[in-house]
Amino acid sequence: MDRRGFNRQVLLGGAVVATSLSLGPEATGAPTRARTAPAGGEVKHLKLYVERLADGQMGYGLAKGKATVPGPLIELNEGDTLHIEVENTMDVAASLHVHGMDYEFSSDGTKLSKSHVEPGGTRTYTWRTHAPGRRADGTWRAGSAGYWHYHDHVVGTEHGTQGLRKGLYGAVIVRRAGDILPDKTHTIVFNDMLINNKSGHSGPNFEATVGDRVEFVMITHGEFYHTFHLHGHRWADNRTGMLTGPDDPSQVIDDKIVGPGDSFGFQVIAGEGVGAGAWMYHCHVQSHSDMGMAGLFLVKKTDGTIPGYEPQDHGNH
Ligand SMILES: [Cu+2]
Repeated sequence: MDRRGFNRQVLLGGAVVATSLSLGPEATGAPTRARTAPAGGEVKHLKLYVERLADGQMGYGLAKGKATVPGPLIELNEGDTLHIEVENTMDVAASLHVHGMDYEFSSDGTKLSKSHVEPGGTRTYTWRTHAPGRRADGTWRAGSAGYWHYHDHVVGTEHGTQGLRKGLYGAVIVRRAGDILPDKTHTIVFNDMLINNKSGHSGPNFEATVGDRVEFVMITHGEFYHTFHLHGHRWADNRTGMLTGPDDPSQVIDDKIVGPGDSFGFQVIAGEGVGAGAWMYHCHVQSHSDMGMAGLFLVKKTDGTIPGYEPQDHGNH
């Protein structure tokens, strides 16, 4: 190890962080390269249940009685087709509307297109995705890859305003062949003044160990504009949230303005350059964070501890 590598290790104070920066992976036994997404082209099937939850909220779930807010993360690779059979177990009509995918009008998930699901009914929605490429006229067509989201478009109003308010939303990630795969993905939804429909000052919190590659999908719904801020970590303001190389001009940020219907995502190496910590994430509109729009990214040392953090001092769980 040269002197610079040694100094970096001392400054960072954590072996996992230091070795990932200053030593080759061969020296640590770590995987040689990050795992990457394969090319798409598969036809996939999924069953989703729309349910009323015990606390009056509503959720999508992969099994009966297992609905969650947010709903399950749906991951695709460019070129994949997904058929989703949605069963509506509620006593009101509901739907599944998605952003970013290719779908026919009959899969729009609106009453306008008569593609909602009546109470007790079932309907299959089909989403297609595609890789980028050149059109016949020579112009460039964007691929489907991105951090997207799905939600109800029917409950309460023809825009699903009550469905959204009560929790009928979730994340969709479409990856391009070669995109870096994370160890873990978390969905954070600013919905009105709540995060993932939890009451203020109650998280949600997310756990990781220093060195984990953690992905966040951040979605906004409701009435307000917010700013999403994460302590101790940064990301690139582009499709993947990561720089592609030394010449990538994307701005590196740690705070982003978001508004209703928005979604974006990024990956961080937990604690990279900063170590373990109860790293806050929160809306940076001060009155919003004061009202409880905050949670913790709990990055632990490999022994499971977070020096300097005492959970009982915080209202988060
Ligand atoms: Cu806010």
